[in-house]
Amino acid sequence: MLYHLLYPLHTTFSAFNVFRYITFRTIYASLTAFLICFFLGPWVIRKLAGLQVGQYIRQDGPESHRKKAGTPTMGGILIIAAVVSSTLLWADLSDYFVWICLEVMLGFGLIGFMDDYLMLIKKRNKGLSGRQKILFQSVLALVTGYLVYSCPDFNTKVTIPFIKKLSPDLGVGYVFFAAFVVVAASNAVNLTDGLDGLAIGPVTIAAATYMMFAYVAGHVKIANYLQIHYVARAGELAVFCGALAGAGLGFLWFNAYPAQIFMGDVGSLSLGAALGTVAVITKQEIMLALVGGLFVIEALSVIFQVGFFKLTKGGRIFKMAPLHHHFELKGWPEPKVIVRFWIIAIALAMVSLSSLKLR
Ligand code: 57M
Repeated sequence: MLYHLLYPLHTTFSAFNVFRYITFRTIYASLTAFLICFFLGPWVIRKLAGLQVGQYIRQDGPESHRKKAGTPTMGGILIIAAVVSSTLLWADLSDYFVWICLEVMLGFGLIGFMDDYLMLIKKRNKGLSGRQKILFQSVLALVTGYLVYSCPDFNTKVTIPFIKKLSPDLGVGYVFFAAFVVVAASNAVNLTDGLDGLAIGPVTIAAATYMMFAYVAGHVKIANYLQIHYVARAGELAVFCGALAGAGLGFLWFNAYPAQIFMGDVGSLSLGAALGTVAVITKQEIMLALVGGLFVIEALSVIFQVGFFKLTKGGRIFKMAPLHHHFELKGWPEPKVIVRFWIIAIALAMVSLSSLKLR
């Protein structure tokens, strides 16, 4: 909005020229989203506590989680509000990619909200059924895939990380591929969100990484120099990713161990889906499995555990899945698991960024 209001005045006030730059708007989008979370956080926590929006804790979980009962949840509402308002304030709103990302954030946020809300009124740790959740997610993700596919000049080639010459063209199949990436990312972040700050830390790291991917993909000279797919107008997603990263940091302030608030499904589903959408638009789709490698590891731990459990009628590979519970049950203190998982996420982000040069 500020871009549309203030940039045209640069002929009179030359200082307003700065609104033209994606870099400038990205930095301020991050700061705005951070400050919204930081200042509204205490109020939101009080409100949610007042409304008795508290977490129900599963009885079959690690003992250490019992004391978390009643922690206000659905903090994702604050994250979404911060990301959406900051993006509306700083992004170039004539960019259709920005609107697609906002649609995903709000749409998946709504699915998560329904899940959290049902959990609250049923007063137990189960909201929507697994099938309902996956159905709603798939429909929304297919719509999103189609919207991206229909954008002018959007190419349907897939980038294979670290391999320059191979870039298969999926044609209309890209819609399904994009939907898969979005749904997988949404669920993987959701599975990871089981310890204080465990999901929001790596989400912030991934958002910051994609902020750079978006900037380079949308810059014709840099994209050509690095020999990556140039995606006209994708640069504006750096502003959106900046807002995601800023809101993530602001939320982490309150979600850090011992958490004063959880994000709920409204947060985890929307953040994962938003990352998936950015990955698709910036043509770093498969790279998300590396940038968000931690989410992949967590999701795989569940797939293997459940598969092995069914196959052997009760056998287990891990003490408990997702993987963070395994380490907790091995006796690692919660903060140690969290910080070590963050370290892995940072290392994976660095390897991912190196792909811009190593191809
Ligand atoms: C949601 N939700 C947390 C909070 C958060 C198929 C199966 C593996 C699914 C999986 C599952 O349901 N995962 C998705 C995970 C819950 O957190 C709420 O949910 C939101 C995210 N969706 O924002 O509102 C609990 O996580 C803890 N938490 C924190 N700090 C945070 O910042 O400590 C969350 C955020 C909270 C709190 O305790 O209550 C969750 O874990 O429920 N299911 C599981 O993860 C379960 N695993 C399992 O059943 N494993 C079996 C299977 C695979 C064979 C096994 O290994 O034997 C575990 N979940 C829990 N306890 N709570 C089992 C033990």
